[in-house]
Amino acid sequence: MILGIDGYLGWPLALRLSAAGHKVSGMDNLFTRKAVQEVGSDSGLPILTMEERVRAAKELKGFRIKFYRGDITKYKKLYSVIKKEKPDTIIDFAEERSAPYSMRDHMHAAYAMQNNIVGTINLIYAARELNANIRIIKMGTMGEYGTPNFDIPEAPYMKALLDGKEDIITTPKWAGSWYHWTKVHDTNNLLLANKLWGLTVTNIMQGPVYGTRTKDITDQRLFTRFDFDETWGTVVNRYCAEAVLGIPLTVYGKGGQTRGFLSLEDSVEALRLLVENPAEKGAFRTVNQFRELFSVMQLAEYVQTAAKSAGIDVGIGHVDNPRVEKEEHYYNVERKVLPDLGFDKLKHNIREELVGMLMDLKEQRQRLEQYRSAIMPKTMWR
Ligand code: USQ
Repeated sequence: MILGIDGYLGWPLALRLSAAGHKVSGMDNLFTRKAVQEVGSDSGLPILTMEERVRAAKELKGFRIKFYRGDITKYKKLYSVIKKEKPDTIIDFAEERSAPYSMRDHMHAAYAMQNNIVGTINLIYAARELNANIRIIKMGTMGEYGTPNFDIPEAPYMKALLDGKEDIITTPKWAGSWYHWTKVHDTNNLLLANKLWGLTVTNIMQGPVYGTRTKDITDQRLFTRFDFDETWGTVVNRYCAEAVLGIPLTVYGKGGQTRGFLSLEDSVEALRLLVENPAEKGAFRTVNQFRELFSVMQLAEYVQTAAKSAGIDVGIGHVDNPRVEKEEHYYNVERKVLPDLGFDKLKHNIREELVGMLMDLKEQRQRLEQYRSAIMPKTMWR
């Protein structure tokens, strides 16, 4: 069961798991569709309604994906859907997933806190009451850690020595937005549920994702959403849309901000591996999920080069950083779980991926043009 099945990752994962022979159901309150319009934008790729998509997946691929419209912060609804579907695994993406959105003002910060934290606690209780053996796979974020000067471990706990005394503490977190903090609070709540009741949890710390498609998206009717505005778009997706619109790529500040990036195809494949190779019963498994580390400046250069081969000349612009974050820093992350499952052997080529994205977006130029004014950053974090 995929909570947040209508989202950028949720829908392609439903296709991937169906293609792998799993029985897939999902729930979504369709919040992202409305919230993107709220900031004067829309998906850069045209997407069907959930009902139409489910029909298209059946016609084109023979998949039977079940969709429930509902909000996981409404406990009774979540409880009744899990009770009916009896999933063995629940993947939870059903959260407000934009840092800039949570930084707009008090109302948006409070929404992110309430929606994300209440949703997770509802999932914890529903799983405990209905079937404590359900495997929970929760989408967290690499941003929970911030950008520390130590190597980021792939573990929920670590040894600490304080004033000569040693103990186990939770891995230190230092998030940089209200959104990223909601994920830290979720992690803490899942850790307690695991400790108290032995719930089986895979907590994914994922970096920013980029891409317009996966290998299952073979027809326009199966498109997933693609956001590129200042609030909902992630950096590489924004650069590619900007290139198509002839806007110099918006590197924030010095551009030394380094993150762990992965493509949409990598993300759904990693998730499939985690679903099919579950955590041991009663375990709490932390997964640092990304493919490669890049600075946002390096990525701008990659996109610029890929754009050239797609017949587009675009410059690199420097924008005053609207965020409060380190623009030059140490960043090293442990990554063992996915490589042990064979992830690093999967075919991957960022250059090809970027050229493919630019080609897809070139076809949507007129659509992107309508939302040009939503691109430059206006939400200041100070
Ligand atoms: N950035 C630019 N130019 C832009 C947009 C962003 O230089 O036009 C920079 C930001 O300043 C930041 C970095 O790119 O340093 C990443 O920003 P982002 O908007 O791509 O990603 P972020 O806000 O961190 O959030 C995204 C997803 C979120 C996920 C997170 C993973 O929206 O759901 O949790 O990536 S991570 O970044 O590892 O925390």
